[in-house]
Amino acid sequence: MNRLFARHTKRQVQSLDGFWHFWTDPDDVGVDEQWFRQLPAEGRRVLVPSCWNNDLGLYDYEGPAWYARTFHSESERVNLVFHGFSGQIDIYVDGMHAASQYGGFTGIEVLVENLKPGEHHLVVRVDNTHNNSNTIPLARVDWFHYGGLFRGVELQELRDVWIKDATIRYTLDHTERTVQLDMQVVVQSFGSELQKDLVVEVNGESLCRVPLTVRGEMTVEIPRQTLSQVDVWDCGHPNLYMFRFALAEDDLQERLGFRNVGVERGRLLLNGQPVNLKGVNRHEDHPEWGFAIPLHLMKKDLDIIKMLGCNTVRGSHYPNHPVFLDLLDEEGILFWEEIPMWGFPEPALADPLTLQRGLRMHEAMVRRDIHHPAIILWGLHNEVDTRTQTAFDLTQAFAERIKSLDTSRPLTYATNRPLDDICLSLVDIISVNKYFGWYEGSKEDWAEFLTDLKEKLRQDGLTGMPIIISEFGAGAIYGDSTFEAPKWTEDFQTDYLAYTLALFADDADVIGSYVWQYCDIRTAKELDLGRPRSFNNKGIVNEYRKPKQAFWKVQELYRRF
Ligand code: ADA
Repeated sequence: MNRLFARHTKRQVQSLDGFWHFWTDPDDVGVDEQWFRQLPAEGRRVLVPSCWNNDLGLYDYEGPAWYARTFHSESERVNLVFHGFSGQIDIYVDGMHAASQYGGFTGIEVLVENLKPGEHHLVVRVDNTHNNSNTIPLARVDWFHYGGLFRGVELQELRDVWIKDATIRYTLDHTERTVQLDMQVVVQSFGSELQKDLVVEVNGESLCRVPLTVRGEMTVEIPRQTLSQVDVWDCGHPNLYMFRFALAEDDLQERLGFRNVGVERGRLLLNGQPVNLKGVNRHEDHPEWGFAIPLHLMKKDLDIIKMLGCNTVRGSHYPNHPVFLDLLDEEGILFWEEIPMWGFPEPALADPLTLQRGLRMHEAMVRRDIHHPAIILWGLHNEVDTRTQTAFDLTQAFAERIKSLDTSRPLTYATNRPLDDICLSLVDIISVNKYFGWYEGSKEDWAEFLTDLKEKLRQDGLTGMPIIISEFGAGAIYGDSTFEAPKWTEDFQTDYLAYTLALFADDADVIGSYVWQYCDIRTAKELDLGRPRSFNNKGIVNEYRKPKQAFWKVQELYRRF
């Protein structure tokens, strides 16, 4: 399942999930040997969506791999949608290269034309090879580079006209409960000129009708519309509206909620009211599924997170499954979304491909997810070397690209060098990752650090900027408890989180915190931090979602604050 509502009611959509044929290509010979025309005899069956590292014998495999299956289409043109894959993708239809892209957390759509009605051959090469120069993420990160087609695949049969995209931007007066809508729809006609009305409906009722003459691809600006008596989306009131755009034989549905997010006088405001963020960082990871978390587990994760007393999740460190975002919209839980740009040192920041890939990823993230009311923050990157002019230029370029698409959400990034950071003025909220008492110093150093940070903000002319503690935590091996409470025990983690959460709650400039992290996760082979089990063990539930002691302490505090 790729969304929690039907995106199309007229368009013929087939799921291509299920068994595909699969080959690893460790020597990377497939392209030269033209496997897209003729695949080797040996192979195996894998399930899509899934990560190949969760199949027997492939636990550690990173590199190129090939997938193949057939599909049937009555239409001469189809839109193929791959909702999530790792690294580089190349798609071949009937032996011809159809598309390629680097970066798969927001998926890819491929228009294929001139098909003969009937059976076709689909071959996909996915390559999750990472380096430490310009892949996003780099090879050295603190999660595992699961490979594969890890989200669903769809085939959409297109007729003579195609609604490619619809964007709804709005201005909400949340006290008057009125909304002004500015909508843009991208349509494409494949045949000769088409004269039809574009019809827009909201919750099943007609909103407007725009007569169109469609030739080729065009962007339609719909005259501004107003809605009154709207039910505003809020944490306790996740009111959602379904928009339907229909043109001739095609339609597209988008769901959104109306709410205002902003930063004023050092606070994050949701519909004019200050919000205190009580959150966790969550990776999409499970020993059995890798990134390909099934719907049941997404829901259970969210149930656990709500039980913890959270009102927000940070999608560390990449765009999450659209269904998880739909669930957040429905539950009224806030979300911080970011691209997988983690720990870039100066040389990697300066690589021209880094900027190019980062910009594309930001644009794809905003375009895919702009309608989710749950998303309240765009995160530009995580722990890159923000002491440098290169980082400043890159951060500025990212911020500008996002603002060119969406001005309705504040921007932030997570810095681990806040006192030397030269990029803080580029964002609306300062977010800090620090591990005093774990990697450096003692937990008591937090207080002095916060004083120093405010002084640094004052010197930079940024006094009063809201501060989020975006990461803090301690590793604990599930089940390990002693009287002495040394590092790696549940007792140590519990004390650590109790101390830090109380300190942050007492600080008027800190508007919230995201515990590192929700669950234990597998880490990358290249990470050289000596992690027990090769896992990041800072979860407050383990990788099977069993609660550690700290879970109950965080629950007590989050429920109290
Ligand atoms: C960093 C990073 C996280 C994780 C964490 C840790 O702040 O952003 O992804 O690696 O440290 O556990 O050390």
